[in-house]
Amino acid sequence: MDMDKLQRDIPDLRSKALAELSSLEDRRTLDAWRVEYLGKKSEIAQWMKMLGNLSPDDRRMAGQQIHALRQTLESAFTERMREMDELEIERKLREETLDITLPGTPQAIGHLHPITRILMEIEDIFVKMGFAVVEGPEVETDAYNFEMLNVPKDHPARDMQDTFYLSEELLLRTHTSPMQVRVMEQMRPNIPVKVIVPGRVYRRDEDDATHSHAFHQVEGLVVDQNIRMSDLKGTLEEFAKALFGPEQAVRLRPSFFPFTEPSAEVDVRCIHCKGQGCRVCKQTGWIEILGAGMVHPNVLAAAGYSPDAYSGFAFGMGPERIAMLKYGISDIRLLYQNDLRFLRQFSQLR
Ligand code: 2U9
Repeated sequence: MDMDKLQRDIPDLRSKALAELSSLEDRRTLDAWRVEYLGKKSEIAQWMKMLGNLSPDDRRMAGQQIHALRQTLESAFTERMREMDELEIERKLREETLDITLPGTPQAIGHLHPITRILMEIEDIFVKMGFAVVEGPEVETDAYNFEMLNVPKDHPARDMQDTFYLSEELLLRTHTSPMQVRVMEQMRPNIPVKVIVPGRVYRRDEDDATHSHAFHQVEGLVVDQNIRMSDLKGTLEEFAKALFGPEQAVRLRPSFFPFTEPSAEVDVRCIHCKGQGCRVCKQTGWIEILGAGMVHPNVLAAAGYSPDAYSGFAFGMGPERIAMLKYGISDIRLLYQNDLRFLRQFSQLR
């Protein structure tokens, strides 16, 4: 082996091998490179085999140089492998990335019907005043719907509350009052009775902008000892303030209902013009929202309460009318037609 030639060959081989190595891009060519420069038949291996032919001094020097070269190539190879592993991981990450920031498929979330919301709002107000909320059957008996509420068979009020009959005795209730009679009977002898009854009621009416054959009511009843008209007025005043704002005022006008005596129609200051007079209140400054009165002695007696020992007040209102006033709805039928163009207007209201 020629030492002079070896002195030139070692650096030549180093530069050639390292230059090649840095241009390699995949594992297969990298492996081929390792076989060529570090394998059993590589130039380095040949040189190692021939070291024995050299003089001891030359052998030591050449041995160190070849060994150093092999170490350089080996660590360059390891480093290139590591780089390639990293590139491979980066490529995989890039290719297999899931973009979890994409928005999901939106689910249509519905919202409450304006009537449901008014009902809930009314219920909340009375619950805060200590009323219980009770619901009752829509199919009632003539006795509970009329007779016990002081409306006998020949009473003219039956004309105004004509309804749908299922038989001589069974009918669709015309108001929620029959349930209050049932509550009084169930509660007796416990007092006070203090309930509101929300629910659907029926009348044999032609449907138009302000009438519907099926609509809703919320009726209230308080029975105790010493209940007076002032209790009725105070309760309804609190209700009006809670529903329409703290400056609200109520006014009672004399009226007639068979089941209350005395009876009153209850007005609030026009929520549209605040009492100035406008189209909504027909220039009166007041809007009727409730009927009310002191429970008729005959009704107390029919439910088993002596009118001499007990008294009570009752009231009734139509949530449709309240929703129409509050939201400016001009035709009651819009509330029953399930037209989403109408209903969607109530999705954002609080
Ligand atoms: C019992 C005794 C008395 C309930 C009452 C009214 C007056 C009233 C109407 C308002 C508009 C019905 O929804 S509406 O069409 N209601 O004017 N309701 S007093 O009186 C009762 C209830 C139960 C045991």
